[in-house]
Amino acid sequence: MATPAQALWEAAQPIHPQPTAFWRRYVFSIDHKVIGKQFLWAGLLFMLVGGGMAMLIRWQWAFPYRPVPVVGRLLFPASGGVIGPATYQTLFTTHGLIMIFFAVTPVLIGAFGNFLIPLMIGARDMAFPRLNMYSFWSFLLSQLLVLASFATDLGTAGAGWTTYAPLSTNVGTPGLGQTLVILAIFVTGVSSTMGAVNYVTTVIRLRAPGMTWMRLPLTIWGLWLTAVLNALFIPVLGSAALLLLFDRNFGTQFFVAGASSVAGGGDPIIYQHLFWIFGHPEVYIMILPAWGILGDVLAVFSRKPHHWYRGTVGALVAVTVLSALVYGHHMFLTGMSPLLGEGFMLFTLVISVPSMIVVLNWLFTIWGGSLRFDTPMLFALGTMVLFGVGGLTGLFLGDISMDLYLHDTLFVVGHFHFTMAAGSFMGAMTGLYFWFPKMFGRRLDERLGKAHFWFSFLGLALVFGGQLLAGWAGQQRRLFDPFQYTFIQGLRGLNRWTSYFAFALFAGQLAFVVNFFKTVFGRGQQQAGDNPWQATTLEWTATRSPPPFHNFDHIPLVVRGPYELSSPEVQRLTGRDFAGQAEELPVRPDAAAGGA
Ligand code: HEM
Ligand SMILES: [Cu+2]
Repeated sequence: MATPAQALWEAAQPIHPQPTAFWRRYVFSIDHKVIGKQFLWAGLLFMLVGGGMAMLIRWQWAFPYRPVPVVGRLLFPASGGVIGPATYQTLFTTHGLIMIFFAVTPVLIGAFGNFLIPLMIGARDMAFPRLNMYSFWSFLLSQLLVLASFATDLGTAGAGWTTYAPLSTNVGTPGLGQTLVILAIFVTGVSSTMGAVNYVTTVIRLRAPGMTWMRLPLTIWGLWLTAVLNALFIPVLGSAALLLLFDRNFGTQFFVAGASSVAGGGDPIIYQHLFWIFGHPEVYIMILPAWGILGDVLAVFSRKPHHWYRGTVGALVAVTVLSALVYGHHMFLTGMSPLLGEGFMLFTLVISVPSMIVVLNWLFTIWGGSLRFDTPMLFALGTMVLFGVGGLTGLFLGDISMDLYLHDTLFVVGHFHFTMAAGSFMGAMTGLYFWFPKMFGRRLDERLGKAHFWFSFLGLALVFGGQLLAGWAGQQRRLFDPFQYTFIQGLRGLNRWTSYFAFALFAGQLAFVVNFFKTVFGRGQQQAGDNPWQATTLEWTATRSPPPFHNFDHIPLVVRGPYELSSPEVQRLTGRDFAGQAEELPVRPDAAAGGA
């Protein structure tokens, strides 16, 4: 029976009938679950594209000047399948941009944020469903702009994912392709900002009765803090992109200086400031949701409450705040004043304190638990290990004197791939294996899932471990033919082996693709059931798999935190080792007797 609080909530969020027209239901849908899946499809597709580009880069480093097998002649007909220097520029540029903005972000934030926020806080939909739809469609537009850039005369963008001026102005990279990609960054920024406003508002306004801030699952904390960062910092990137577009198309010179400028010109360093004021928070934007997901998944599969939940929440908040104060560590070599540099260095090292709290709490959570090694748990553990390496190597780079040597080497590339490619990508996979039954009503195959895990975990470790080593030995990043330099020639073997591992890593993703399609479209697939992992949060315990259009038949009344696992009391009353966040426990038979 509904309590007064629930009745109030239900009046505020009435059940709307599900639209019947196909295009309203699946295409221009305002249902957060459909939009979440749309982001998922769009993101996974581009992940494949971005991953394919990484393979081409690795091919070039293993076998420079040799035609790319199978697809070479198709992709680069003019050069007989060989990757040329200009093409190479566009490969690493679009690989980085696609992976960050058009693949991992839509999956980790677009798909999980949309799908999970209303379900985990007990709401019927987002606060602004229509804005949510616009967010997806503007995102799709940005993806199309990227695709269009490949069809331009001078080819797509080639100024690196950071799009540094003056390289990214007409002086460095003329042509429509680069312009379209900068426009795509702007449009995707618009999409993210709309999403962020929606996420922030939804969590503040639509939490079910009883869902206090300290009862929010960590996944929601991660997504919410990410949305806060997005709302604050994406506009900074947007303004940088806009000024850059003016420079390219309307003759302004915000970022052009020196010989190619008139009347004094502008300042390319300003671009770097604008980019990294956004760019550093961006790395936390991409990791906070993954941290949140890990916090929840590790608890469920250890059958233990998350260790020191408040500590983790505090640490996540601290990281969010500090992430705005460290961006200068990307610019130590721009000649900033040593005092400023030391300030940035200090904050950078300080951020490892809350990060360590997060990691230690994961360790304490699994410590002494009854671990279940299903695929989501394997991915969670793998993410933890790989992200750990990423975090530790970041300490080297945060130190000014070390960074002078390591800057722009493959050590940096190894470091950020351990955090982003390993941390965010594997974190996203953790979430996907975990929530897949909720999204599609079916469970992914465990055997294929485990194969996918081992290929990904070992592959990522070996590929990016190889990059760390090459970088430590001095190999610079972004080199078309690294072996032109005598001091790098000794690293030929290392580079080739790293490429072999990368090919294996890529091939291993096939296990996922097969699993995904087989499970979603295959016939005779088993239904997963409402709560296959015996989890506690609302999406598992207060509704069905997949949830109905209106999410909850009744808005749940939340009575406890998200980690009621292995409590002896619950065990005694229900015979289970967990209780849902809105579950009413049976009254104890002896309590009714009023005994002493
Ligand atoms: C499939 C696994 C991946 C492999 C084998 C791979 C490999 C590479 C390689 C070889 C480079 C060129 C480094 C350089 O020359 O500077 C690179 C650059 C980059 N990658 Fe990846 N990558 C992978 C996945 C990812 C993911 C998932 C992300 C993001 C979430 C990502 C983000 C980037 C970025 C931002 C750059 C820098 C591009 C630039 O220099 O402008 N990569 N990657
Ligand atoms: Cu940074």
